[in-house]
Amino acid sequence: MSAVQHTQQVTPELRAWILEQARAGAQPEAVVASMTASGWHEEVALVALEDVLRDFLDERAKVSQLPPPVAVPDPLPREGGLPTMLALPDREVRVLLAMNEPRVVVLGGLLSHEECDELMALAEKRLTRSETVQTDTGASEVNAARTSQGMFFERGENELCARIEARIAALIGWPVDNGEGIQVLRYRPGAEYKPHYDYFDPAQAGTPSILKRGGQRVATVVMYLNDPEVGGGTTFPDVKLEVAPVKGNAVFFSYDRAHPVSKTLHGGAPVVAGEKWVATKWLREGVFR
Ligand code: PD2
Ligand code: ZN
Repeated sequence: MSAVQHTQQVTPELRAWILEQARAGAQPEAVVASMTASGWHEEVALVALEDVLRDFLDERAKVSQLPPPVAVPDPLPREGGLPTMLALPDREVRVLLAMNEPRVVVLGGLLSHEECDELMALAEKRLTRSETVQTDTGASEVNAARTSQGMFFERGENELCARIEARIAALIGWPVDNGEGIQVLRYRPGAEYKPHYDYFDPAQAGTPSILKRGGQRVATVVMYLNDPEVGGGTTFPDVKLEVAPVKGNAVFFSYDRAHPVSKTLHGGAPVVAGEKWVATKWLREGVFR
């Protein structure tokens, strides 16, 4: 208690100490007595105690209203320092950035340039104006917030998709069967993907029907297939992060709750010059059929 006696401010240390006393079953009078003994005025100590306990209970009530957290995949080991390189069965991938809230990992060289070129060539013939799932109906519709063109491969549709899917499964420790088929998007200058969440909104009427196929989405891997000249970064507005689209690189992010507290709001910034091509892999909680 010595660190707080002159400031009369609820420091994080004091807050932690008060909560520890409350958890241990200390009476409020005893807590206030300790605080006055270390220099707090009694009334100020009482108000501080009330504030800390009220904030704690408000926070706990908020958390109890959230969807429960689920297990999510991750590319990095839980313990030890941040590795610079991840050795996958068929390729070495560089670690360029790791963030915890939201969980975002930027990877270098997930795909070779040849794989990027081949994926764009395979996708090009089948591109149509992008659709996103409308969770009010469960049906796919053109969405004005996304002005790119897109297509979906079936999972394992060709050798290249199967190779990339197996690589991602090894990278993040998540079964190939829990992945949706790879989606390819092409953005022309001016095109963008307005900020959105990739999980399905639990409040929407169409969501239960979507969730029958493998449950919620829990993670996304956006792979950059070319180098746009200017613009086209993947943005995370809640944490003011923008990932530069670099050919062969990828951004992984996960969301253990289908809720904005995940902080995984993200978008594709407008392409200013050149084209932008990405391949997106969405991972579900369970088997996606
Ligand atoms: O192309 C992107 O950067 C991007 C941004 C946000 C892709 C997606 N979302 C997506 O495919 O979900
Ligand atoms: Zn997205």
